[in-house]
Amino acid sequence: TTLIRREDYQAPAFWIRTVDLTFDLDPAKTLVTAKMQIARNSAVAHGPLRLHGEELNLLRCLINGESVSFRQEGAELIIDNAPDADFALELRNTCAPEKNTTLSGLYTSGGSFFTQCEAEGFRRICYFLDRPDVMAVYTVTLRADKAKYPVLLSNGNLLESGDLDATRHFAKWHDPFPKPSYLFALVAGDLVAREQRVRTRAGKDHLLQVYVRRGDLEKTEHAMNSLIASMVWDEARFKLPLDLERFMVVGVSDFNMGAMENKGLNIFNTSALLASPATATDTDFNRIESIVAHEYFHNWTGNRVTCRDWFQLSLKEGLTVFRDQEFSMDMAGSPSARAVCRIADVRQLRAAQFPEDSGAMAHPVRPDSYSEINNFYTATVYDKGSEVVRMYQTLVGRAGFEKGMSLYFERHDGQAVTCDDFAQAIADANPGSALSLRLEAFKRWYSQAGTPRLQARGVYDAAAQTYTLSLTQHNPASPGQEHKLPQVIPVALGLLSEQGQVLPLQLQGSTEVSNEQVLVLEEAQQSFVFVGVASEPVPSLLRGFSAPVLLDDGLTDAQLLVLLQHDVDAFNRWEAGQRLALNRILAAVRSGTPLQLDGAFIQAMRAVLRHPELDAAFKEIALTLPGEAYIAEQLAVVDPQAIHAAVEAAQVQLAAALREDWITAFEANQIQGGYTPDPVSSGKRALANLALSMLVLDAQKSGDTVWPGRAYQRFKDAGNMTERLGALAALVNAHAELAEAALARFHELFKDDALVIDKWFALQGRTPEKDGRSFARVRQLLQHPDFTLKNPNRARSLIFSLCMFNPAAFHRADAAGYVFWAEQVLALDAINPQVAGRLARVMDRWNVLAEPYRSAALLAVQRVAAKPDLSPDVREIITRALA
Ligand code: BAL
Ligand code: ZN
Repeated sequence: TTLIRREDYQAPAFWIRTVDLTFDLDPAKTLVTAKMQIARNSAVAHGPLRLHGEELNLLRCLINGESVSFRQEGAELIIDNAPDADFALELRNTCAPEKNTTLSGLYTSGGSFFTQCEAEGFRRICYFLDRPDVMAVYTVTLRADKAKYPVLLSNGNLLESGDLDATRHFAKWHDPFPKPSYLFALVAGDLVAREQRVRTRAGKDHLLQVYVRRGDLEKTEHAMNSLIASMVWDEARFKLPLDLERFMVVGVSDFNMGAMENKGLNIFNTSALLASPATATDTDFNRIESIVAHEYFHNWTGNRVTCRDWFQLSLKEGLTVFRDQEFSMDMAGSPSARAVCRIADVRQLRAAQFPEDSGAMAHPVRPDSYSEINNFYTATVYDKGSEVVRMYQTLVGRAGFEKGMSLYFERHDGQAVTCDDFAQAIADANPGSALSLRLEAFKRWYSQAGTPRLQARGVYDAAAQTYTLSLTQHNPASPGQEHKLPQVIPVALGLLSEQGQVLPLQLQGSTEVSNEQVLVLEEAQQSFVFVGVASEPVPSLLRGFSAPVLLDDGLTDAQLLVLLQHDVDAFNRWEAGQRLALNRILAAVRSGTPLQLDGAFIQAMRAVLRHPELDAAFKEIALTLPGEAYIAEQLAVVDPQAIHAAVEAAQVQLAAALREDWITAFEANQIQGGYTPDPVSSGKRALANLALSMLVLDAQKSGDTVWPGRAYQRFKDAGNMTERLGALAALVNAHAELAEAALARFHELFKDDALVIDKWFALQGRTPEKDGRSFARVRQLLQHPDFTLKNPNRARSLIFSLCMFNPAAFHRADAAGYVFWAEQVLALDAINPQVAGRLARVMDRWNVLAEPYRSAALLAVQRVAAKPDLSPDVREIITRALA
C-alpha cells in the first residue's frame, strides 16, 4: 500500500466541468454511460489524463465522438493523447451492485439501489477524477424496472420522468451546483415518502421528503421535525438558507456510517433516521436530531464550500460537528440542559478521542499522511476538530465567530479549500482579537497530534490579596512527532471562595473586573496574577471544557467539594464530582487494593441525588461514574480488569449506600401521560433508569427479590423503549435471574424490527463480565439465526460491543477475546474493509496494556498482520499498531 502525503498535493491536470450520467440499473450488471466536458488545467504541466476506476468493466472510450487509445494501469485509466482544447469524453462501463458487499459505490440493500461515494466510492461507479477539488455540474438519468424500482432519485431537481416501455421507466435529475464526486448519490427502489412543504424566512418554498421502506413511514416524524428545526436554526444563527427547491433524505439498512450529506439527497443509516416511542430510546431520538442536523448543515459547510483534498477533512467535519453540537444545545433550551449536552459531548471525546490521541493511530486534526482515507474518519478529525472550532468561538466571541463564518462564505462559496482558509477568514473578520494576534501558533491544533497536559497551580498571598495562577503545558510525543511546540490554550475560569461565593476577577495591570475570564496560555509556562482577592480562592478552571486538554489542577477533595456544591459553571460542577470518583478509582487501581468508598464521597453523591434544585438529567450524569476508557487514559500501564473491578466496586457500594435515595429518585421521576423526548422528560427517565439499575444491582448482592421483580414488571408494562430497555438492562447487567426470561420476551416482541434486535444484541455484547459468561454468550450469539456480519449495524451491535465497549469481557487472561477479535477482523475484511478497519482499531493501545494482556494482544495483532491479502484499510491500521 502506498502512503499519500499532504505535502505532495498537486492541482488536477484536468477539470471536469459537466457530467451527464445514464444508469441502466440492474442488480447483477448495471450499465453506466458517462459523458463529460473536460478542460486542461493550464496551471499544471502538460500530461496524460488519468482517471480513477475500481472494479469496473470498461466497454467504450470516445473523445469528441472518436475512439481513442487508452491504457489501464492498476486502478487508473490513462489516456495519453488527450486534446489540448476542451473536449468531450464518453465512457461506458458496467458494475455489479448486488455483489458489492463493501457498501462503497453502488450497491443493493433490501432489493433497492443505493450509493455511498465519500470518500472514494464514485470510482467504483464510473471512471472519473475522483478527488474533491474537481467540481462538476451533474445531470443524471436513471432507467429501471418500474414495478421493482418505482422511485428513482438523484441530486438536485427532477427535470423529467416517464415510461420507457411497458416495464421500464426513467427519471432525469439536474443539480445546478457544481460538486465533487463524493457528493453524488442515487437511490432506486420501492420506497415511500413523508412530505412537508416549508417556506423559509427568505420567503422561498421548499419540498422536504423523507423516503423509507413501506411500513417505516410512521417512524419518520421525528426526522422530519428535526430537519425543519435544522433549517430554521441555520437561517437564524448563521443566515444560511436552504438553496434547493427539494431536499430529500433516504433511509437504508445497510450503511457503513451514520449518514451521508450528498447534495440534496442525504442517505441515512436507518439507525440514525427511524424512531417511534415504542422502538427508539431517548438517546436514539437525540442522536437522530443531531445527525439529521449534521447532514443538513453540511449543505453549506462541506457542500457549498468543500475540501481541497482529504487531508482537509476536518474543515467540513470538525466545523459541522461544532454546528450540530451548538444546534443540539440551542434545542435543549435551559442552561442546565445545555450543560448536559456539553457534558455528553465531552464524555464522548474523552472515551474515544483521547485514547486515539495517545495510541498507535494518533494523528493531527489535519493528518500529514494516510494510505486509506476511510481510516481517517476519526474522533480526532470529527470531535477534536469540533473542539478546535469551539476554541475559535471562545477566542473571538460568538458574534465574532459569526462574522468569521460570513467572511468564509463570502470568500469561498463554490470553492474547494483548506483549513488555513477557514482559520484566515475567522482571524481576518476579527482583527486585533486573541485569535488573530496568534493565528500561526493557534494553528498548531491542526498540525500537532496528542492531548496536551495542562497543569495549574495557584498561590494565595493573604497580605497582598493576590492569587498567582501558574499554568504549564506539556504535549507528550506522538508517532512521528517527537518534539512539540506550545499550543494556544484558552482557559475559561472563575474563582470561588471556600464558602462557595463568586470572587470577582481582576488581572494585575487591568481595570476590568468580571466573574469569569478567558486566559490565553500560549507559552510552555505562564503566570497570571489576580489582585483584590479577598480570601483564599478555589479555582474553577477550564469551564465548559474550554480546551481539549487533560487538566491537573491539584485540587484537594475539600476544594472539589466546594466546586461540586457551588460552582456556577454546571460543567465544572459535574467535573468536580467525576474527579472525586476518578481519584478514588485511580488510587485503588494504582495500589492494587480493593476500592472502599469513604463517607465524604458517598455523602457528596447523596447530596447531589437529593438536591432540590438540580435537574434529573444532571443528577443522572453526575452519579454516573467515569468511563473505563477515560480512566485508562490516566494510567501509563493499563490493567483493564483492575479498572473494571474498581468501577464495579464503586457502583456496588453506591448502590448499597444510597439505597433509600435511589428508591426516592426512582419514585420521584415517574412520568405520567404520553411520551415526548424533551430534555426534562428524558432526564427523568434517565435518572429513573439509573436508580432502577442500582436497586437491581444491590438486590443481587443482598438477595432481595423485590426490585428485580419490579424491574421485570416495568420491562413488561413499559409504554416506551427508553423505559423498557432501561428495565431490561437493569436485569441483564446485574445478571439477575429474570434476565433470561426478559431477553427472550424482548426478542419475541421485536423480532421483526432490525433496529430493536440490534439493541438486543448490543445489550448482551456489553453485559459486564461475570465468570466468563458474557464472553461465552457473545460467541454463542454468533450462531444466532438473526446474526450476520454482512449488515454493519448487526456486526457492530454484537462484535464491536464486546471488543470496544466491554473491556472486562474482552481482555481475558486466556487471550480468547483477542483470538475472537482476530477472527472477526479477518472475516469482516473479506466482506467490508471499512467496517473491518474500524474493528481493527480496537488494538490501537495494545502497547500500554499490563501483562499478560500485552503479549497476548501483540500475538493477535501479528496474526492478523500475517494474512497476505488484507485490505489496505486493515493493513494500515495493523501496520501502525506494530510500528
Ligand atoms: N461525510 C460523512 C458523513 C458525515 O460526517 O456526515
Ligand atoms: Zn459530517
